[in-house]
Amino acid sequence: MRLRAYLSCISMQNVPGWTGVNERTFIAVKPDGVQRKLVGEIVRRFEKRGFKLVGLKLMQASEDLLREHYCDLRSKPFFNTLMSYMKSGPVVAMVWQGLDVVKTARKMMGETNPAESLPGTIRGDYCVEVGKNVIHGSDSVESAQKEISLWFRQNELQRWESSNLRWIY
Ligand code: D4T
Repeated sequence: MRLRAYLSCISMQNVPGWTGVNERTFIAVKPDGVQRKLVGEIVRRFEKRGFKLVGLKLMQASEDLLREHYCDLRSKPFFNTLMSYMKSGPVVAMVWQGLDVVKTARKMMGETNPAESLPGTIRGDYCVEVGKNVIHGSDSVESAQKEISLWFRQNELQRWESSNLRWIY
């Protein structure tokens, strides 16, 4: 897994056009979001905002994948709880594309702690506890590239032209 992620990360850095309207982010509806039937609502918000869906799958995340994804948090006291929670059911992994999508997605999600999330944000509307905060989104363009290469194979990402592009940009 590590080698595959590393190799696709290197190859992706050479892909032109991962900026501007082609910026991409990794979004995951966590197991609580799937159980609580929030997938449709979350997809709707990203679509309505004007972003383009380029990858989506329902999957059970493996221990290896989650350890890699959360490697920066491995020394945190909540790490084991976080791992159990993320393994507790399927997640919906997605890649969304558009201008400033990384920053905008984080705004749409709200703060890590739902109590600090404003109403109108996903966490501000749909959850109350940091340990069950419904959604993940990459926190930088660099993290997005790493996470997308970790969760998706190149051939799972679709290149397609949105017919309403000129009404959004
Ligand atoms: P993710 O990565 O899930 O989008 O969350 P954030 O980017 O918003 O926040 P994070 O990486 O700091 O936390 C990852 C994940 O751990 C859970 N968590 C976090 C927790 O259970 N207890 C805590 O005290 C913190 C800070 C929630 C999100």
